[in-house]
Amino acid sequence: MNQIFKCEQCWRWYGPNDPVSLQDIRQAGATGIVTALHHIPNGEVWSVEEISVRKEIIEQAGLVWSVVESVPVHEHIKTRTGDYKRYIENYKESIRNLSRCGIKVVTYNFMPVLDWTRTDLEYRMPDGSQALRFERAAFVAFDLFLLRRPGAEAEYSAEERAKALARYEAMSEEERQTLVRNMIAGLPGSEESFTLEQFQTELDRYKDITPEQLRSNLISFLAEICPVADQEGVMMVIHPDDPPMSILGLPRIMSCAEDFGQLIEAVPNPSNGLCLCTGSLGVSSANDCAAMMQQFGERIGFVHLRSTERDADGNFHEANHLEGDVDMYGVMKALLELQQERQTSIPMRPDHGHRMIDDLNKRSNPGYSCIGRLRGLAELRGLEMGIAKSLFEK
Ligand code: DNO
Repeated sequence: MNQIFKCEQCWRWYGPNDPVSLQDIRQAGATGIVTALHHIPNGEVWSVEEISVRKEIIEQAGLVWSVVESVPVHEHIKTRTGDYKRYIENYKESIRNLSRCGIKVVTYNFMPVLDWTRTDLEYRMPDGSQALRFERAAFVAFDLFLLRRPGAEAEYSAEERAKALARYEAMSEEERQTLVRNMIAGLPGSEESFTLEQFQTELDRYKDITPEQLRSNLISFLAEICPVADQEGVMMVIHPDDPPMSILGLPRIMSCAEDFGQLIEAVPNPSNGLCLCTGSLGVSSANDCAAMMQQFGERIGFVHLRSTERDADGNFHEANHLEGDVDMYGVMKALLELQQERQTSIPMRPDHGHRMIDDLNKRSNPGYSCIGRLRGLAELRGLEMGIAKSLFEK
């Protein structure tokens, strides 16, 4: 019987301080680790020594460091100001050092200022578990009444402003502070955290940066990085915008298939790849994740599997992995077909998960508690096995 190529089952680990241990991860059945050297300041070189220390810890636990998520892109590179040239040189050096240590997939994003964004980290599901949620009225309330961003009113309709005001007035002081924290204190992996004042200063840096300019900055960055990555056999995989739309007046340029299509046209190097995150892309009804899997085939170097459920008011929450708006069956089928075509396994991780069962009483990184992801991985693994057996094991 021919070999059937299935996903490499991976798991995001935040390093030695992660409340979820490598032992836990083994018991969840994952074999690959997705991690980053979070203690190294943005923009500085990841040395072979630092990479090797982390790699050794992972290997001692019987696991493999498969993917980096992320080598963060410094704001100076995104805005092409200040020290960006030095930071690009440092980035190249980090890629070379990772390659020397045998780590060949590097995730990054090009979202200005903020990485992923949610308004509520403890949204109660009917079964008592907690999910991450983006609530449009709370988000607009943050922008208009807590951040008080100059010019923000003009970006919302009268109806949205009225809803936001009602939402703001109904919040207690504590709820307002929690909302501010959720928005700007940095979700895990985003590597940045701000006070409201610092945050506005960071937003101001983008005042004159149009989406076209940001796209051109990304292309200039990749035009320098990809030749090095090609040479090293490293795949650079860009993570899409989460949520896939412009927020707080910031340009966003990686929200749909067309965005990524343009990027590979501009920088055709084989190392210019995509991290197909179904949870981020799936928030927009215009994105068909299974079709993107087929369209970008060779370019897909890493996959995040997660679903969301949206409503007509622009709210969404993170659904169970096999529920919600993402057609996970279609995505998994396309992913399996792609792997047979390429005769290789592609690293995948269950992205996020509800906080549930014992984790409700434990400290955890929002979205990255153990049991919810374990449920997600188990469901995805079962889905994969079912599809693989019925399609390829004849
Ligand atoms: C959120 C993550 C993102 C992702 C970065 C990649 O859970 O998917 O923080 O790691 O955008 O650079």
